[in-house]
Amino acid sequence: MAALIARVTSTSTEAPLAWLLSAPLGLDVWEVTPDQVVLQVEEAQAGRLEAMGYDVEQLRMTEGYLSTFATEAAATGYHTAATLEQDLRRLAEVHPEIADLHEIGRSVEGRPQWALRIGERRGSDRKVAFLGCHHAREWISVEVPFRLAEHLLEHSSADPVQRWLQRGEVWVVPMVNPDGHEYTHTHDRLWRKNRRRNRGGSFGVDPNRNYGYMWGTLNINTSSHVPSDQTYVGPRAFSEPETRAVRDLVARQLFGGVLTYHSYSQLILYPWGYTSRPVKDEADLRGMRDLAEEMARLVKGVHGTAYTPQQSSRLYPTAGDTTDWTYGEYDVPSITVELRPASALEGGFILPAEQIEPCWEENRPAAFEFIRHVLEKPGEG
Ligand code: 0X9
Ligand code: ZN
Repeated sequence: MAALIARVTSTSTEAPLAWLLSAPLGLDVWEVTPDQVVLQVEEAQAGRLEAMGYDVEQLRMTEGYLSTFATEAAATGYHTAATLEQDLRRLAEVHPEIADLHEIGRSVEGRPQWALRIGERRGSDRKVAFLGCHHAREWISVEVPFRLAEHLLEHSSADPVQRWLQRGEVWVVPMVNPDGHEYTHTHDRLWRKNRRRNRGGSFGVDPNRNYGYMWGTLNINTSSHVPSDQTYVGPRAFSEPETRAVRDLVARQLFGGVLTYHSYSQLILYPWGYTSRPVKDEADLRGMRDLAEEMARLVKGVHGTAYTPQQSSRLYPTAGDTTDWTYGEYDVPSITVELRPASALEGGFILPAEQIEPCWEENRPAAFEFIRHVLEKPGEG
């Protein structure tokens, strides 16, 4: 059965777009704006959506999309789990005074999950974390935090980096989901979840639905209790070794802020994701909203690329995502950045390799702002 990438719109009051997202239909949602949803569906499912009253426009057949974007050339410049490990080891070896590599856990299939700690003082009281690749197909989300680590180490003797590394620590985990990432190289470029074998025989839990704050409180397309769905929340909170590794790292290090990279859509998201209500604490809300807005301004200043700052749930609601948990449980600034590109026709989850560098360049000042915000926050220390 052939799959396609489709733009769904609606003029019918019988078939509102909001309903499409709030129903448990098992859809693979790629993009959401107020007047359209882009998703990947089987042809039969597309037909059913039309029968329900939706307008379904085929953007590409998935096969054609893959032959355009998932070329051999497009894979160059991106890491695999193995080359990432090599490169992280090299960074730690070249900078032994200020960097060390930690295995924070192992995936379902036993692959190590690596965290690079950067800073002059081990056990400082100011720490910030950058995470990447909860979702396997979002390769660019490995590259931005990896390049951040590399950049900090190469610029560690000039301010502002020197000041930050004297005072605190930056922890970088570029690949939370190595099994999924490997699977996108070997079997299916558009795989999203981890590689858990579920009851019933399907594979994969969505690591970005498996965290323990408000876990499982929604059962919709974008946060599903159906094991075969793209956004399967798992059998219980922290059922997956990949999320337990992050949970335990955060519990040990008590980061003052957590930023997690995803793709795509060019968004800067702040909690909540599980509800459309804003966070209650007004100072927290203002802090995260202002930070997201400032980060968007900084991104734009580099190559003119527009990233939209907004509350996570405005994209679509999810329960159990990373930043709801870090904010809900630890009350620290928590941001999800959805990287390039803006749309499926520009590559969607398969960002052309020549855009890795500009994507990193435009995100550097925003990442710096996040570090500055967390490590130089007035108050304690
Ligand atoms: O669905 C996700 O986990 C993130 N988008 S992605 O396309 N990278 O899969 C968004 C998570 C942000 N949280 C909410 N939208 N609630
Ligand atoms: Zn993602």
